[in-house]
Amino acid sequence: MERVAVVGVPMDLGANRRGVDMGPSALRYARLLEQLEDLGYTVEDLGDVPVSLARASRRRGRGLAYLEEIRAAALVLKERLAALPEGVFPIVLGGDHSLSMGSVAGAARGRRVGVVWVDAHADFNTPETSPSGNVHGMPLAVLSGLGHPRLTEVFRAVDPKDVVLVGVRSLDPGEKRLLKEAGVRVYTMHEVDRLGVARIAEEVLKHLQGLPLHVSLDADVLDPTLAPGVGTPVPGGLTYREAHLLMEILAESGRVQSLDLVEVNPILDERNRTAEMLVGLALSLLGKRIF
Ligand code: EXY
Ligand code: MN
Ligand code: MN
Ligand code: MN
Repeated sequence: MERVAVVGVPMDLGANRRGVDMGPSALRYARLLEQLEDLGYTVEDLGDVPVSLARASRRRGRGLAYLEEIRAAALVLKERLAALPEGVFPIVLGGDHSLSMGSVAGAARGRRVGVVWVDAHADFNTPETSPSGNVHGMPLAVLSGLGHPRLTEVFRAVDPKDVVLVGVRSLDPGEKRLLKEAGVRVYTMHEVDRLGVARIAEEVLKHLQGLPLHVSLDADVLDPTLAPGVGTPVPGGLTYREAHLLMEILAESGRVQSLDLVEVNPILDERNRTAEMLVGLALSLLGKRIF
């Protein structure tokens, strides 16, 4: 693929902390587009999808926080990606991870795809299992057909057996059970330590053999010492070298067709280094090599 389309989703409605809505600016400021052009891509910035502003007094309790507002933004994203010409590689800039309901569903265009969800969390809660009511803890379940009907009716897009998680180290009890029942393949940090990222990447490619791949990269998969600009940091994450190696091996497959860069929170960051880390990883996934 030679053409890349960048779309921003300045949304923090699904997150526990404010500020990830500034992620798209931070990622653009870290020179994502310019560096993709240096790699030889023709890059188009499609701008941002419209997102409702968070209310000062956010109603919690029973329902999910901002369910309808998140649904509306993710639906616009889905339609924008689905309308892209064949052969254009979309990179979606977040924004909290709930946007990936729209990016995966849009990139899939109703076809079978494999999803590589690279995250400290599984984002596999439903309203029943969620401890927080935050929708960014739910998008992978919704994509797999589990969760609030207002979301699954428009975003169900994958078979959970075509989903792989890498880098996980924080799961809620109900979420753990759902992952097992659904048959999602999970590589926690335990497997990263034991097997190494190279072996895991090969296994992922084999498990999702023959499928076009969507990579959803949550900044909090990285160790928080490398990527402090995230709302839900968990110690013990991927190193710089592990994360790059994972991207490089996935890139070599030639099967990755779409990417999300999510959960960058510039308010919590130090001199934009979390955005810069994710931009570097995106470049590796799109073929940048040292030699
Ligand atoms: N599992 C927790 C919840 O559902 O509230 C935390 C989820 C964080 C989700 C993010 C950013 O990947
Ligand atoms: Mn700029
Ligand atoms: Mn996530
Ligand atoms: Mn996460």
